[in-house]
Amino acid sequence: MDTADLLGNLETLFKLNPASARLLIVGLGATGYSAAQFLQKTPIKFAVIDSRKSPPLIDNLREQMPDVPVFSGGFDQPAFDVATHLLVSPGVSLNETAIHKAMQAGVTVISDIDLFACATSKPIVAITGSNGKSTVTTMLGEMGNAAGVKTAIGGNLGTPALDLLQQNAELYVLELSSFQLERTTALNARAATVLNISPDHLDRHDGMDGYAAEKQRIFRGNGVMVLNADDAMVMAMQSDGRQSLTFSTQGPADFYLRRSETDTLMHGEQALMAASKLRLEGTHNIANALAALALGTAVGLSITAMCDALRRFKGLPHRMQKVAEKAGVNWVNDSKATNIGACIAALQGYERKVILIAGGDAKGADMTELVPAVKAKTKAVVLMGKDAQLIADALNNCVPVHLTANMKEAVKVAAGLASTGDSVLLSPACASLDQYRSYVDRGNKFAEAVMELPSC
Ligand code: UMA
Ligand code: ADP
Repeated sequence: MDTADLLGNLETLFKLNPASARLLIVGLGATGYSAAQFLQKTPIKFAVIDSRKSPPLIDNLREQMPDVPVFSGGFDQPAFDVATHLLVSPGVSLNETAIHKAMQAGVTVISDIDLFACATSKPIVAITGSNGKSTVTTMLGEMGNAAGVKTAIGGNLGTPALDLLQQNAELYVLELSSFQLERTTALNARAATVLNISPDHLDRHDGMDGYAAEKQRIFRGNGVMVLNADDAMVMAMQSDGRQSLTFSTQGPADFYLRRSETDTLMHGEQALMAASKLRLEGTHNIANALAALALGTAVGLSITAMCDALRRFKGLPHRMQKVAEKAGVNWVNDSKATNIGACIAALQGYERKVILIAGGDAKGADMTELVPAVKAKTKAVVLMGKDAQLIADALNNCVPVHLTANMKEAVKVAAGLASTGDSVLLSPACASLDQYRSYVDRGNKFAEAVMELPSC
């Protein structure tokens, strides 16, 4: 798509006239920087603001785009008064006073995803949900490329959407968070899914209904809706007159798991592949594979190529990743389990009871929801992090609970509780940022602590 089409789309959808608009990019992280690089190639005038004193990419911006005005160290600045449009990064809440005030004064809020949607006419698949987004996005990327369709993947997954445009792909697969969706209106994905809804980010959304409503925005437009038939909150999003495909691991659906001697992934009457051919553990990953098959079908990928890609897909690190076997004990890193739903899904995959290491920042979730799975699937729970005591209170000694100060101690305590044949699972049900740089850092620290344990 050329610049004239992009500008036409922006004018139609957002009344963004390049001659008079003043766009303010709010946030100078990966998203803000990608937006600045993108806008630099257009006639739109823009500036950048970040509440931090030294935002991560300020030096790059100053070096690469010396003419772009950049403000840092707070939002209480006149840059907001002259802006006609705000492009707000996902890490910045729309409830920030300066943003709220600007919105009340009629300033239009957009997202990098809006710019992306206005800049390409290629098909987009959009994926959200509380859990499984990165797995399904990556699976579908591999399916697309296996089917001979040049496919680019990104969004919340890591590479900002606008950076993907350089890849000149034929298909874009975007993982989208509730924060990205909350400020996006222009997306009209060829196919979109909400994989599941369980409590997450309730510290930034207006309860579960508010959180689900933000996720539902992924279905704007007229593309195919891919819906999880096992999730009532997702099924409630179905709308009349729209083409939809369902998936289920519990009963018949467009794509479903047929339980029999050989559990099989099905498309209606057609058997696609044995579930045992998937290299990923857990029923939740079968659901992910079915969702990816449904999305791929909606954009015309060949079933054979998709199944080939699924057979090869080894999963992503820090999601149910086996770290080591030490003294007959199996250590598993599921550091990406940053909410209750992911932790419950991990526990449900086990037949024998495990020792669970959990804790961190609970993000306002009600941790009593963990109790049934903890009771059914754990021998003991080892807690750490900011909300360790809160989780201990919620579990109310339904199994033995141990409070620890850090990962090293947690691993040590878990090793003391485990005997031959046991598994120790790090599946924190919490965000990591109270003690670590990221879930990756947390998972790496777990692996390091496990490697330091004696082998026998
Ligand atoms: N920040 C400020 N002041 C600012 C701007 C940002 O303090 O003015 C802080 C934010 O509160 C946040 C951090 O800086 O703690 C980063 O915010 P950002 O909006 O600049 O983030 P980006 O670097 O642009 O990265 C974002 C996504 N991050 C968030 O939504 C927090 C990345 O998802 C995503 O990969 C990237 O865009 C590209 O699309 C990460 C994430 O943690 C993986 N997402 C959350 C999740 O998956 O649970 C939602
Ligand atoms: P997201 O990008 O939504 O965070 P990931 O694919 O990175 O999803 O997985 C995050 C966590 O959720 C991991 O702990 C993983 O084991 C778990 N998980 C993956 N898919 C599902 C699912 N469909 N339902 C519940 N939990 C899941």
